[in-house]
Amino acid sequence: MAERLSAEARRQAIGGLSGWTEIEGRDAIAKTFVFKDFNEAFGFMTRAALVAEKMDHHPEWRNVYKTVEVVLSTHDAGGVTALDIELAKTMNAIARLTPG
Ligand code: H2B
Repeated sequence: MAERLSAEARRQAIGGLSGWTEIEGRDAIAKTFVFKDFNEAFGFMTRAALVAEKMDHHPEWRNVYKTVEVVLSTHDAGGVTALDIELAKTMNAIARLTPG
């Protein structure tokens, strides 16, 4: 099972991840993605969902029109692990490839 990252390792990892921040009062990381319209936002979610399912590691997320709020944490470990960092990186890459 993936191990929770130390506070220092977590800070270092998200330092290299554009737009991701630590959540206050919870061992989790978050990013709000804003796209051109709903079509782009949902396209992003569809691509990210396929990766998440393959990883067996799933985001907490909320979509309102062109905005997707994402929270990542490893529930089985009770905090942020390397799996969250990997999924965050992949989501950034998918967002970069999403036109708009
Ligand atoms: N997603 C996340 N974010 N955290 C988990 O601990 C987790 C998951 N565990 N997806 C997986 C599914 C687990 O429940 C299954 C049984 O592998």
